[in-house]
Amino acid sequence: MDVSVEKKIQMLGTMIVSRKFSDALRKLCKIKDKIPGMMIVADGQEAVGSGVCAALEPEDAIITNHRSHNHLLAKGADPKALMAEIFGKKTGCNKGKSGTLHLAVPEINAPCTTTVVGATLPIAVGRAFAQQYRKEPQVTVCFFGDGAADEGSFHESLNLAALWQLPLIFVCENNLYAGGQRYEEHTRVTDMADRAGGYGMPGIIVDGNDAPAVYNAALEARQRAVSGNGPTLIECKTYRWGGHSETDPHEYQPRDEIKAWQEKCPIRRLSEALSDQGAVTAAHMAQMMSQAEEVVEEAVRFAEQSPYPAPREALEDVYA
Ligand SMILES: Cc1ncc(C[n+]2csc(CCOP(=O)(O)OP(=O)(O)O)c2C)c(N)n1
Repeated sequence: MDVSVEKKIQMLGTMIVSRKFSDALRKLCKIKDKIPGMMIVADGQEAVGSGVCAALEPEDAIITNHRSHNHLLAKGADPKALMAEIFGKKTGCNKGKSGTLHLAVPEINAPCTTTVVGATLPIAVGRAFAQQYRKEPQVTVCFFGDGAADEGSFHESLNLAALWQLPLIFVCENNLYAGGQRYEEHTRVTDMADRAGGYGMPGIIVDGNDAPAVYNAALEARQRAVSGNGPTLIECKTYRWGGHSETDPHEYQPRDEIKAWQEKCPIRRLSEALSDQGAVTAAHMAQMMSQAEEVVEEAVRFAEQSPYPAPREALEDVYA
């Protein structure tokens, strides 16, 4: 399906903000004691979150993993509250208790992220079951990596989701690596999408660096889910430009492989397509870039100026 210029510009906008957000974090995390915890970003993978989330309604839920920033920003998270949370500050979306790896943004229907590899799948099954049980006309999207697709939870979750025809979209973000392991070192299946047939659901392969293609696949899967026809597995073929985390020297990734994938940058690709279409000019692009930079600079300023939570707040908002 032809994607409208407005949708493409929306996706380009969220991809640019995601990239600038990551640019800032990659620098900031190298400053001693600036940001607590491990820094995990997803440069080069922006079309997955932006393409999928552009196909969603605000009430649709997303369950995401340790590589969550792009997904959350594309779903509409406030960059200031997200950045403050990553800094561990009181003004963060979880009052400084989650940090970068356990972000939750309930107001955009992103109730949790989990760093337990493979754990997003059963949680998403539960969320989609609740939507079906309550007869809500919404879907849940579950983001996970290719490594997670080799966990037992993947198989159980796909089986139940298909059996119960849940309103669920499984998005496997296949970035060719799981930690330091290359794809071929952890599975013999060429395409993860092939596994869908084993559970009785459609499996779609999409170019994960092509935001409009990802959008179209997600839109179709959403339509299937809200029509009561059950889940879809979408495998987005993409690539992790950096190491697993910012402290990983990632020598196991051939430098020419990284370069070749950088040539397929999803942001450049969509902006060139829009420019060829006559929909954006160089001036328009420059404006989008500088606006995104301002948004991120403001978020960093907000995070830096915010206080840390007081120690006595540690026991607030906990169940037991
Ligand atoms: C159950 C479990 N095993 C191992 C880890 C350590 N770990 C964190 S991320 C990761 C790699 C996950 O790879 P993938 O699912 O492909 O996602 P990607 O990092 O490529 O986005 C591993 C092994 C973990 N967090 N949880």
